[in-house]
Amino acid sequence: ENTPLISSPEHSVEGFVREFMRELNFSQGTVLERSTVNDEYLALARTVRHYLMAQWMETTVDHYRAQPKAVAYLSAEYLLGRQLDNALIATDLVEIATEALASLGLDLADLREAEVEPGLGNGGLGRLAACFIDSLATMSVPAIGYGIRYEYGIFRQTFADGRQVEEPDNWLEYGSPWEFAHPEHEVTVGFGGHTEKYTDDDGVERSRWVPGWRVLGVPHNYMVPGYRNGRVNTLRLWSARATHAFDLKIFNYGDYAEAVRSQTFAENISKVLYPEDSTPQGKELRLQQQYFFVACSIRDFIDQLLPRGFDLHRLPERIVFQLNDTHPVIGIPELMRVLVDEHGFEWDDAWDVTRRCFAYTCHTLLPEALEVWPVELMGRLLPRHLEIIYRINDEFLADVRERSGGDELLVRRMSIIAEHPERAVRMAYLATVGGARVNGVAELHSQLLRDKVLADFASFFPEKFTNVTNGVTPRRFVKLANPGLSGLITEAIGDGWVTDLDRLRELEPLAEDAEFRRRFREVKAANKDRLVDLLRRRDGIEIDPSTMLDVMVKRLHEYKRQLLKLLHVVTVYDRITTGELAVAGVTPRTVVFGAKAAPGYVMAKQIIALINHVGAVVNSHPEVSGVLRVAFPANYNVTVAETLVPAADLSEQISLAGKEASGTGNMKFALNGALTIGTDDGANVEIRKLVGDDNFFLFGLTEPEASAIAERGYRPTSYYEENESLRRALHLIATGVFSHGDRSTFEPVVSNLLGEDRFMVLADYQSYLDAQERVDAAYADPEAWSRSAVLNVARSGFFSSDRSMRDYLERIWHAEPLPSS
Ligand code: 26M
Repeated sequence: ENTPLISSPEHSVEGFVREFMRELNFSQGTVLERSTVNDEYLALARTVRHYLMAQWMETTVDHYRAQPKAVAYLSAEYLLGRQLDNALIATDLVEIATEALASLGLDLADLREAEVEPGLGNGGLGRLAACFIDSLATMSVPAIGYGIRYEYGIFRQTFADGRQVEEPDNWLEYGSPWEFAHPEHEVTVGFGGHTEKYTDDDGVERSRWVPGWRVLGVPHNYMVPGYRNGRVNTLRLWSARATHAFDLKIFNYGDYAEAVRSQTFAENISKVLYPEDSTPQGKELRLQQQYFFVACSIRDFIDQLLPRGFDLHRLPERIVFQLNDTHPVIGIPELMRVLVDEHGFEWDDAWDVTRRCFAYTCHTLLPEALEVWPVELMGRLLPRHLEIIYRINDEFLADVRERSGGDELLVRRMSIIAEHPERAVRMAYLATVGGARVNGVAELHSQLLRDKVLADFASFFPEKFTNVTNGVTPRRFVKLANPGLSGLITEAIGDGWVTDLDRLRELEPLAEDAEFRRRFREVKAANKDRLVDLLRRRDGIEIDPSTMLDVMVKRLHEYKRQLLKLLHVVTVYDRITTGELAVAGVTPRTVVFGAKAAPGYVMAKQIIALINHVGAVVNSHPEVSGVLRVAFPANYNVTVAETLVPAADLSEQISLAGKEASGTGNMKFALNGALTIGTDDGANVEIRKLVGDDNFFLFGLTEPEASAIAERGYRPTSYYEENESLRRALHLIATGVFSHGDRSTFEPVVSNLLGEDRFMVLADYQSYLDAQERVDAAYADPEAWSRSAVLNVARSGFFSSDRSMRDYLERIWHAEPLPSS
């Protein structure tokens, strides 16, 4: 029978005003005459939320009724970005809201600015998860996102004397109108303690876990609105709370301080997002976070989302858990434990079910980024899971031994337990053995996974390995971020592209249409003006919108090679100041950097300081600053990206080939009509193939070339010795030109480049400079440039995360959309 649902507020200006005022008066407890911008923002957010509410409940009920196969995306990070705008476009309420607010003397743009973005992720991996859940909702796929409700998201970056300073991101401080806490659905998770052997009623020897302490998980639900399809999926983030046992202890007055301390201890688990990306440090709290959210999520799915009495032998018909990197891989032994210890399954049956319920996405190729957990730590925190992992490994290695005719070297290489430098669980191996599929995130990356990182496993389980190239959501990164371009596209080909991005192909002929190109340039210019405003207001940075906007935004990592971009800047500075280049002959550029460094990554932080110091010198030089300026706004985040990406002319994607798994910023820029200067790496390879060589500035070593050089021994000095311009650039840095004459400040950066240069910056330097000359030449012809830019847009439809989701559905999940009943 039908659950009665309250109906949505009326889809009209009057309906919106009424709802908004009700929220302002009855929820915020204030009146227009006295309300702050934050009051008004919160009332607006709740108003918009109400339009989605009925659809949300309907979607939930439909899923429960139809009992389809669902996707559970398990991710330690969701880099959501602001919610208001996305909800407004999903509900088609932008115009109504604008008018309604205007009738009350309020400006939508001002209220928008009051929203603090939930930055519950580090970078690409977290943003990918956010794009994927957007696409799943838009495609009406029954899906749920599971993760952690960090009280503090990614740190706020500021600069002091050009150096990065981290400040806590207290994003919940002014209220969080998009979440629904459900303390009544709390889940208990165990930690520590020991295991004991016992004989069950059938005389079977079993093991059980007696945890030493427990933590509660409180679910916080977020709406994930599909784009105008009447569907709203759920993102469920877990917050850690002390158990009631801890609470009770508080009343034991004698032990009051200790009781409060234990409470804090439990609640620490969801306190803060680790700002590390790609260098796992084996921190105990991090393993606690991982197990905490995965155990809560599996319990939630089995107890809340499956009907009572469901036969768990059929679990793979109802769910697939997608593991976003190795962070949630502890879910594999956890499901084994639940099935065997709590539901009395035979080991083999449980293993059969488990292996069919998980699939693993790998996001890296850097060996140091592969997560391992010391056996000592795993045994102390999760003793039963360690036992289970040992048994999985024993049985797996017995298989390897048998199929390889006792190749003990192979057995040791493939063991889930590493022996050196200490005994540790290799989470990527556990995921590969315990899941049905393993995928990389771009063609090249998936190929390298098969050929290098997981080669033994790819031979052993060839059928498990596949590729799904990443994508980005066109709703946020085109429609919302670039209304000008969106309008132009819609005028030309209708609005179907928003949910069917391949239709951008229909723009191709317009690349030859001078009037269309003129309007395209007009949009780009207007987007640059928006960026000028933002940087002025937010950072006090002045940029000149008539210059080429050359943008490199991404986490700071040596492999991404921000230093290569900087060496280009220094070289142009050098050539102008020595008179080798006349300013009249230089294409004016504004080089924009945006990057956060992991707080413990010393070299990355030095590179940030160097960028800022070079920027200061370049920007204050009387001649140079006329044609070259560096802007490094602090605290690059999703909100900044939404203004920066649409304004860019040139997108810098310059990692050493074979190191960037995919990149997703590269896709955002191409879709917004920037041209890429890039290496043959990650998804750049696919971008170039689609947009065409003429519309992409390729440079640098290929992956096989770089590996071959590494193989025979890379010598950065050989490039240094042969290249005068490179020598001069490094000389400027080394002699303190950018550090007030102090030679020691950036000495470590220079000596690293001349000593190890692990990511071959020097090897690619000349090729990069040459490519930048081709960029300058191309930019000098605005008609040809905008023709290329339009072609980039027209040919990048493949990079919609909707397409990624279709690929996952077909190749990995074997699930389907469930249109509303
Ligand atoms: C691990 C342990 C402890 C703390 C943090 C981590 C950790 C967090 C994030 C490790 C890696 C993390 O992210 C890696 C990442 O973002 N990888 C990027 O994934 C993108 C989406 O697939 C790709 O486009 C990028 O190429 C890849 O670098």
